[in-house]
Amino acid sequence: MTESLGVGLVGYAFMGAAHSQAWRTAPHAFDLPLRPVLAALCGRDQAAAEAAARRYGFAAVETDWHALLDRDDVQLIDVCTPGDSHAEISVAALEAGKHVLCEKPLANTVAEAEAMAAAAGRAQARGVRSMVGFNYRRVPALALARDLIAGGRVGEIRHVRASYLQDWLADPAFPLTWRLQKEHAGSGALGDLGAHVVDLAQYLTGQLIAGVSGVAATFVPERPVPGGEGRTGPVTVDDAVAFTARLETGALATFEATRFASGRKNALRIEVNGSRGSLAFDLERLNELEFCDTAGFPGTTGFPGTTADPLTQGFRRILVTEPGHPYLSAWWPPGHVLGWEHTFTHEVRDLVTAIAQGTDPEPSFADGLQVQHVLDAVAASAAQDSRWTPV
Ligand code: SOE
Repeated sequence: MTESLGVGLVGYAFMGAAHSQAWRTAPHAFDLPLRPVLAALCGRDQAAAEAAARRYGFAAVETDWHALLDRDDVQLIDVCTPGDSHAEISVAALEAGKHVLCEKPLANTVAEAEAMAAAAGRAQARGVRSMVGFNYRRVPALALARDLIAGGRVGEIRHVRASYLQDWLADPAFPLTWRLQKEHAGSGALGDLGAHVVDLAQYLTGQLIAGVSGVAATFVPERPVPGGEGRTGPVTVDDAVAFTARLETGALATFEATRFASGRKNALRIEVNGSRGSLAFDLERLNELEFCDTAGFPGTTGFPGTTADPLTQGFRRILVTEPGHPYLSAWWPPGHVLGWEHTFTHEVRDLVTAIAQGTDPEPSFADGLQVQHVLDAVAASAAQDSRWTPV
């Protein structure tokens, strides 16, 4: 019988729910080398944690995360808490010999992320693995885009254009939750949404961001305190950021992250333009990848030996549901589309496979630290009139 991997989940809100579903689904969709077992869920409010454990299918409940580290039936800690506890829980878990999956952004500060990456390095020497949850790497269309870029299909990268737009803060009556407080979230749209597109830009191109220039804004500086009977409190993070960047080989990139884009619910878009073609992705059309292959276009340096009709050349839509596409062999017949939650299932599949094989899963805590350096540089630049800031 397949050996089990006991999961201890900390935090049971939105991300806790998404991760729990992935832990439950992954062994049914994929032939995993280890069998995830939902061993224990941890939350400070006993009644709420018990209700979540029942709904998500966890066998036990703890109200103090330290107790998870003492449990013999837990081999992996899944950190789904706000950013201010990522470092403490992850470092302690790694030191206790537990594998760690930590939600993004890795931490609230570079110093915390450095401590986490160092702990991950020490743990790795003992066969203990860690991964940061940049789940969008596991959208099949984006994994395909990465393969196409790595295979030279767009040639030399010239531009990356990325945006992540939401609108849930457009209403000034929206309450002052933890995501709007620097001491809990580290930053606002920058860390919550910008982190995703920074990671994607670097993952897709295989290049790091070398420097940035940014602007940030907090449009609604005071919001109602939840349960505060009309009292308001200060918003201490950014509502929106925009920044330009240069990749290490000289390509130009632009980024935008906001929670004030009225009508945009969860609009993540990324486009890469290269010397031989372009790729474009839109999360609202998650199963599709647009590809403009300039092979044979008159006057281009596209792949030789092909000819393109100038009247019909252009972007074409690839429906990324073929069994040969990343992750798709486990799912439905072609055209039977996947959704957002599958990204977490794929994340679990890759993490469990790496643990079983004794390899290092990606993205690593070192990758998470590198993204944190970029976020830090954007914040520093925005605080200094957009001064160019090397990463
Ligand atoms: C909230 O803005 C949020 O849930 C992010 O925290 C997630 O990382 C993103 O995937 C969806 O939006």
